[in-house]
Amino acid sequence: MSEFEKVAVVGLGYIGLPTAALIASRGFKVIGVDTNPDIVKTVASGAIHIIEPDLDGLVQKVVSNGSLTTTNELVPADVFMIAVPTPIDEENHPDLSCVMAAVDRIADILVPGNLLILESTSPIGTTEKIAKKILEKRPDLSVGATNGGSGIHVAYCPERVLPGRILSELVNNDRCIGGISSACARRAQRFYKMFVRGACVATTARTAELVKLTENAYRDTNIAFANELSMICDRHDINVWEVIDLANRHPRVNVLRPGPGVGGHCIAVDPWFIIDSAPDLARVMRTSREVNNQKTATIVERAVALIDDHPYANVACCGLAFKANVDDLRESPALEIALHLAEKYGSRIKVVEPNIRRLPQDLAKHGAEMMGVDEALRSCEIALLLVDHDEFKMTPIAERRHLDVIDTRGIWQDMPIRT
Ligand code: SAJ
Repeated sequence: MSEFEKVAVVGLGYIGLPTAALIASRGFKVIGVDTNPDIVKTVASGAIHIIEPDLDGLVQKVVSNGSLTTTNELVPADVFMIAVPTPIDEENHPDLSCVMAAVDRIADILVPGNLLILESTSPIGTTEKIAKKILEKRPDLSVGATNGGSGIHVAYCPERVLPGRILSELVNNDRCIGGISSACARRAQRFYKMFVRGACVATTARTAELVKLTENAYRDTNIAFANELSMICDRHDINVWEVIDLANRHPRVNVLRPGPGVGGHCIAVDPWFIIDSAPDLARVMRTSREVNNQKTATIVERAVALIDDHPYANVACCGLAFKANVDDLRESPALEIALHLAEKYGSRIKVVEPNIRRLPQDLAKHGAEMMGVDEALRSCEIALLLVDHDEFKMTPIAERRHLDVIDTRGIWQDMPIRT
């Protein structure tokens, strides 16, 4: 009998659900736990509530063969994995209430030998806080010793998968596993090695926490460079896409792509966890956040100027999601831009978002309406290309020649290829 037979995954969101399904497909008995009854019901029926390539088939398979079940209530298990949201509050301070609520419930049912893993992105010191909270609530347990006795193990292993490629990256990416003690790290390593093909590298919990934050802050800063460059290019009337294309021919340069700002639940949020922990030192990271937010405001300004020049024009907002080919609207700059414009121009705003079925209430209440891409481009005179979904990449130039376009993603540039 394996020491990790039964695994409870707490939080069935963008990370928890694919993780639960993957582990279930590798022979573990998995219980998916979520406080949202609709999610529990949907997954229990073998369906999914998010868009992610190949996830529907996998969930269907593991639910129908009984290896993944779902519940609202925590049940005893060998391993508890926490994958709940860790947002920031209005003042950009980390909000750990979901993590701590999950720990509180798990603490009640822990037994010696259990392994508790935090996967949610968290500020430095969170895993130690969790261990402390458990010991306060359960003085009968100890944390971090080698196997046996009253010991449980606590570790931090941040997820680092890219939405759109989650199932493959869950298996193939290297993992960084931080233990409260080295015994904790080794135990968690043994668990991950059972389904991860990438290297599982052990370290301390605090280091692993900062590693995760570093990855996303690094990307945010690099995108900020591209966004800043795009605003500089606009001022000088130079095509930023051509500048980047040419600069990237240098062997050690790789400028990322500008866009309408940075969205999603990770890159637009996680740098704040570092900034919050050392506000006087994290100057580049704070400025990067500000530049990326500024880019969204700049696109709104440009769009308003263009629309005000065409008082009767309808406006196609192409894309609402935070990035290409996903349905996730969290922190989406495209959604923020569409909302500003809908508030100002009401029913003149036509929204195209191939990955969602219903227009968000906030947009609908201002009279904006949803359309297919062909209809929107036919009936509008202005188009804002906000997300580089495949559907928009495939739109032939003939169908957009009549439009005044703000292309924030550089996919409708039709630049001559210079070789
Ligand atoms: N973006 C740009 N230009 C680029 C790249 C991205 O504007 O050149 C924008 C996207 O449009 C989007 C945002 O940045 O609005 C973030 O998109 P992303 O594809 O860079 O990243 P996420 O948020 O989907 O996933 C990130 C990944 N982190 C890194 O690449 C360092 C992923 O590996 C993490 O697991 C994930 O955050 C997470 O959950 O933390």
